[in-house]
Amino acid sequence: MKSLSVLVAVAALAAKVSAHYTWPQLIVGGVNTSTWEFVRQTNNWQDLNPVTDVTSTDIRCFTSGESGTSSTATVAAGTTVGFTVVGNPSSLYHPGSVNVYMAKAPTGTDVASWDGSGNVWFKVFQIPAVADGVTIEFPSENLTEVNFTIPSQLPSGQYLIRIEHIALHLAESFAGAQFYISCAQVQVTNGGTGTPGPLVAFPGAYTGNEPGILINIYFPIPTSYIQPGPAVWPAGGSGAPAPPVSSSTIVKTTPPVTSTTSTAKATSTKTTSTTTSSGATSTGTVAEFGQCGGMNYVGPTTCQSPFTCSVLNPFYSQCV
Ligand SMILES: *[C@@H]1O[C@H](CO)[C@@H](O)[C@H](O)[C@H]1NC(C)=O
Ligand SMILES: *[C@@H]1O[C@H](CO)[C@@H](O)[C@H](O)[C@H]1NC(C)=O
Ligand SMILES: *[C@@H]1O[C@H](CO)[C@@H](O)[C@H](O)[C@H]1NC(C)=O
Ligand SMILES: [Cu+2]
Repeated sequence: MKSLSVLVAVAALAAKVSAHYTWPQLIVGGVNTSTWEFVRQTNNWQDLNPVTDVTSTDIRCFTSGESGTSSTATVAAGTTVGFTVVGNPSSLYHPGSVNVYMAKAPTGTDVASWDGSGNVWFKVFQIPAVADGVTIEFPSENLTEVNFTIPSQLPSGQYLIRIEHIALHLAESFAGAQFYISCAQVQVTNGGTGTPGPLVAFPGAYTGNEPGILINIYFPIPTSYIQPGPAVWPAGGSGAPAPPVSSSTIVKTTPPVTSTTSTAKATSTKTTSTTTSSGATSTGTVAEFGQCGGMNYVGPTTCQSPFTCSVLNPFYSQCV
């Protein structure tokens, strides 16, 4: 029936639109600061849509259509800061990887009026996907915030911090990967004497053809994942707390815990993982936004009422 297929098409579209997000809040000193207080308001602050053109200046801070200024937060080198995810839902709902870059405003330039252009960005943190030859896992998936450490070796001064989530669910074609980006302004105090690098520019750091950006994560399942961008500085990534979820033990199971810390999440996943497992049975039902079909998918295909299973692409169907 025609009206039914229209409904299905609308549902699929709604699913794509709804599962988007932004990073509007900086977490400083353990405090969730206000929305767009220290983070430059991005073009997608209302529609939540991603950047897909890595050659556009929006790949830098996504502020071409906004004034792009905010207040500057003071943070000490060696301390932990973070970004909160706000969207629909308010989590890194899509499978993908995370990078955090920083860039120092030129001496004498107020970071609030600096655009971050040039070969100035170095990476301080990342959460790669993990492929072991059998499965590919996304330790950043469903996080509601991402924390990282400002390297203690970082010289004092004013910096932009750029966070990105590269969503890979549609990344099998060029420009299919979705970049969710924000930049915060910080004044780093108590700094060290390190020399950050390697330095890259945005746009420039990515061509869109990187194996970690142009990738079909569903079929055939990739046997490795190469994180886009340069190595984390300082070498060894002291800026990186342990990834929030163990990639080897997590079972794709329970509906996500909506909040709290990663430790709590990991624990609750473990304690409840007997109910369903990825090895799975086609029994059970899938919650809203969960996967319910697609090539190579073996889990449950029935959605919890009142949701229905809708095809997003040959590799991925979703309960909406
Ligand atoms: C991030 O840091 C905040 C503030 O210190 C903390 O409340 C939160 O649990 C941390 N989140 C994660 C995922 O580690
Ligand atoms: C920050 O606020 C968001 C809601 O805007 C909430 O989801 C998150 O848990 C809060 N994080 C912290 C560390 O308070
Ligand atoms: C993330 O949440 C979705 C939707 O509820 C769920 O299907 C998926 O299994 C979760 N992923 C992880 C790694 O917990
Ligand atoms: Cu989305």
